[in-house]
Amino acid sequence: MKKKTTFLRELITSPDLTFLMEAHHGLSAKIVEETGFSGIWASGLSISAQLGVRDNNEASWTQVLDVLEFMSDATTIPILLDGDTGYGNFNNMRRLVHKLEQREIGGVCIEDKLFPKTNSFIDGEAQPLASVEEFCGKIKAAKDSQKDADFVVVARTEAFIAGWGLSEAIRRAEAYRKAGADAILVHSKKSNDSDIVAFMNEWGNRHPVVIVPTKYFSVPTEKFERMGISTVIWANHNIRSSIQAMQVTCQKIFQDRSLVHVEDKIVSVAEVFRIQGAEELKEAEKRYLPKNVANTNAIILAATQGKFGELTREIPKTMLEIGGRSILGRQIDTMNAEGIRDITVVRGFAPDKIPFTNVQYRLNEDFAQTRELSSLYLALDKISHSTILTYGDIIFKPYVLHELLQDENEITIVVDADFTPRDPHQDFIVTDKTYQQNLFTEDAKMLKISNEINGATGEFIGLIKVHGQGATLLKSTMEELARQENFSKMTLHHLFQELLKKTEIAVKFIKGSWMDVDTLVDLQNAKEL
Ligand code: SPV
Ligand code: MG
Repeated sequence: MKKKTTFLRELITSPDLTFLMEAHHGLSAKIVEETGFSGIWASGLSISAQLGVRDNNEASWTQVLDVLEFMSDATTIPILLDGDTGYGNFNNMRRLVHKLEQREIGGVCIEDKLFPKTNSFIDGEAQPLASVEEFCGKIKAAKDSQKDADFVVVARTEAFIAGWGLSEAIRRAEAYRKAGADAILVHSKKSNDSDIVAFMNEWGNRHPVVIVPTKYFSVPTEKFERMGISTVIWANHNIRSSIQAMQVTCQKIFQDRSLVHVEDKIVSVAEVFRIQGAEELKEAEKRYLPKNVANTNAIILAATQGKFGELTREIPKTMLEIGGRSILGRQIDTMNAEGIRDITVVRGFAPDKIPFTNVQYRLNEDFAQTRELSSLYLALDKISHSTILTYGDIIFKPYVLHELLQDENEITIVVDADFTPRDPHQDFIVTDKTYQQNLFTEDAKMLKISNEINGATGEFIGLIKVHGQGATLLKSTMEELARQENFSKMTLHHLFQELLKKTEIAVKFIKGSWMDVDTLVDLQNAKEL
């Protein structure tokens, strides 16, 4: 890609009239670029104004540099910095050039005033000019210190502003040209272009000329073109328009104590995200984050009390401790370790006994009268592009979740091929293929779920992943089921049966490596896991 310095040099030296548009921070710089401008004027007036200070070198030069760094990072077009007087003498100028080159700034414009400067439109005639010799030394120092031959140094004369006439302006411009400046900026505060016309008549096409028609704004741009001007700077129109927009919005919100009358007058939050490049980050996440973990969240159904007598008199069974950690705590830790940060727990019995602060909660107040689908329904809005669903009373080895996250099917359930009939609550699964050897690598499909062991090829462990279309389908199916009268009695069996009418459900086999905790014996055995 072309260097920004080279790009700016071509703009300034090209025979065509070119334009630099003012920007004063990363956001405005981006807007300038996406509008189509070829270059940016990093205005001293605007940068100091957005920092809330005066254009009198009140912001230090390194503070200006910090702003510039954001502007440069945010854009690919070149920036010409309004470098005021170079923030000191020739020596400060050398260091400035060095720092600008490090930040890929295309060039700097310096003016022949004294540090600390004042804006040209405030008491211009009272402002002393630098001596020609001193200023030429500064230009030479800048040119000698640049490492990149294309870095641009523009010399700006304030001769007209300070009340000197044409001959002083020409004398200075010529001296600056000879000192090595790449272009001359002639500034004028007249409301007509007579200073500029006079200058151009005398100057001819000796060297590129840059102008700032803030005060003589009504002069047609074609006239500048005919005069042979190289570059026009629109110097402060973004800061001025943003000030007006902010004043109007602030006043309206203040008066109305409401947002209703401004909402349709300002850009959407989505537009802010677009300018910030949110889309690019999404794409990058697809490329660089571990597959399928990016944007995966989890919902844990943990509303039931459980039937463990004394043990679950006050706490729900998801909070029973196994090896010093609660069942739910283990699940959350396992998920966090896999990069899942967005976890929603549906509580029901004794919600205040579930104390985790790094998860979100939903409450199934009717937990005693309802089954799993009612709890899941309360978290339906949390089903996203990729979501893990689990029962809150199972524990599993971390690799089980890890493998499930790598799976690319739209709906996948984890099934234990090494099952033994234990109690009537087991979720038996019939699959199209039986488990052979390779655990997760076999692509079996679920045919049926039931409490009957006949024909079963495995047991559903209570761990599901939905992804993409699968997530959408699960949501719409849940909505359909929720309209049915007996919804409160429905379990995941109903959901699976409905889903199987519409799509395939993939099965990932494991052997052991998990437990559901239904009895005290289970609790005892779970410690071994
Ligand atoms: C600036 O934009 O800061 C300038 C141009 O230096 S002017 O304000 O016209 O002096
Ligand atoms: Mg300025």
